[in-house]
Amino acid sequence: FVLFLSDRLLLNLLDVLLSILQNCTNQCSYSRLGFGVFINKSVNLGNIKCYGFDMDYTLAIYKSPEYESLGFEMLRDRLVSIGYPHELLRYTYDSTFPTRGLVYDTAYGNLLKVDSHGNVLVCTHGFTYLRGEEVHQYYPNQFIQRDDTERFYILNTLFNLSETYLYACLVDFFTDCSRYQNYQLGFKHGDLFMSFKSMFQDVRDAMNFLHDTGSLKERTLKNLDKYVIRDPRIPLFLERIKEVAKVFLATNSNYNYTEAILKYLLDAPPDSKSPRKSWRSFFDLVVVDTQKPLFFGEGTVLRQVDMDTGKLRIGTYTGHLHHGTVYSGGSSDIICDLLDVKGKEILYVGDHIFGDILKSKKRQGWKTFLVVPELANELRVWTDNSIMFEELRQLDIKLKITYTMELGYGKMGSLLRYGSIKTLFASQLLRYADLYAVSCLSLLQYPSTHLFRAPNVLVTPTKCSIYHEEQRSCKHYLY
Ligand SMILES: *[C@@H]1O[C@H](CO)[C@@H](O)[C@H](O)[C@H]1NC(C)=O
Ligand SMILES: *[C@@H]1O[C@H](CO)[C@@H](O)[C@H](O)[C@H]1NC(C)=O
Ligand SMILES: *[C@@H]1O[C@H](CO)[C@@H](O)[C@H](O)[C@H]1NC(C)=O
Ligand SMILES: CC(=O)N[C@H]1CO[C@H](CO)[C@@H](O)[C@@H]1O
Ligand SMILES: [Mg+2]
Repeated sequence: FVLFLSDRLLLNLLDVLLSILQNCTNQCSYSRLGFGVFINKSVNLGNIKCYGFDMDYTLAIYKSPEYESLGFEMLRDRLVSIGYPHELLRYTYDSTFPTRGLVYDTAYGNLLKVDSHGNVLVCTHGFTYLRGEEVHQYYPNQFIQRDDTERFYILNTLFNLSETYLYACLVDFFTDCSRYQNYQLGFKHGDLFMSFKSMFQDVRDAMNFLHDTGSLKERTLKNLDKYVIRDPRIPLFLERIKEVAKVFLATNSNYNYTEAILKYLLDAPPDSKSPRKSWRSFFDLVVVDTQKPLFFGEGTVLRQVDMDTGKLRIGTYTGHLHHGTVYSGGSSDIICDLLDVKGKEILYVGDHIFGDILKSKKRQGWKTFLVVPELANELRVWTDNSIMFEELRQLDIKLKITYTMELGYGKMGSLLRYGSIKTLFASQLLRYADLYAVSCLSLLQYPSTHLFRAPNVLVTPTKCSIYHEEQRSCKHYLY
């Protein structure tokens, strides 16, 4: 009863504090919070001669949770079509559950949130949160050997979210289903044993199936308005950059998909008065089928795309750069040659730490800008609660606040932190990205010669650092 009362009290206090907060931040619109660029290593835009962009989740922002739901449903239906129980169809995607950067343990079927050393911060089995002792039984010292990449898979990309949720659904379903007996490594039904490992393999195969048949892309293209955000600032942004630097696109998607998405994002809508401008004219170079991260290493054969048929011309392309031509494959070295720029003159903007950022940084010395859409929510939750944290410190109910705060991020908590501990994702972000922001459009608010000077720490922010950031970015804001 006492607990119940103090929870109520806490909620009331929270409401009051939130409205104070909202009144305080009126000057600098609340929703703009998080639209500044965060800096880990200094980058002088004045020295950047070339901007490179990834497409999916970087220029093309998929609507959430619609897009993840689509992916989830197609995966789920595929599993049922290969023989998984029909009851699975009752699961629908819950965007509040998965957080990016979770680790799936293929041996025990658990989803783990870990820090950069492999210490387990949160552990779920299906939708059940395991407590201290239960976690110890699975993981002595609450620690995993992250190097064991055969067993532990990091679900690091936004494309992995629907899959992450599906693992939880599968474990939840089989654990509760009376036809199956629970064992440590899986489930038994008659003389059939379904290990967590084999379920993982089935989901991976289903994912590859959706990918290879192009069915997810096909469904996306059929209903672009539902799945992709058409932000009118994107053509403006690319145009502005092209005035001061070269611009290229390097995407793992194929030509047909790339063309459809970029037409939707960049071609002037049919009813607008602005002159028609082809999406290709926004770029000095467009490369599809890049197979990143391979692209940043040895790469593949560079071919020209026949833009009438979408087919590839045979043979390796060896000529000079043709404007308006689309290429397929190739490598980052070839791009530098074709565009005549050096690695350190390139700022590459992408959303995938391993596919886009790590290799481009390590092997090519490109400057890197990581797009982290979740930052908008992360900052909102942090700011809301850090004020509350200060105000309520005297009342000595700190623990509960931390708990409320974690829930604000979603059921698996923050992408970047757990209390004051950095997650694995956060430590990778700091290691590999020079700059990071909610969206590539965050760059719009800075002049093209801006010097981003480190440091400006987000991951263990103090109240002050966020407010400085807020005030600073307001000065630069052009909109
Ligand atoms: C916030 O501002 C609104 C009107 O602008 C006012 O009605 C409300 O009382 C204010 N809240 C607090 C807590 O100051
Ligand atoms: C996560 O998604 C990426 C593509 O974005 C894919 O290459 C990778 O295999 C996925 N990882 C897992 C463990 O599912
Ligand atoms: C691209 O689309 C064209 C027609 O729209 C089709 O003929 C071609 O086979 C497609 N190419 C690929 C690689 O899907
Ligand atoms: C300001 C800031 O976040 N600096 C970090 C940049 O990345 C290194 C690791 O490569 C961290 O040690 C710094 O703290
Ligand atoms: Mg991407």
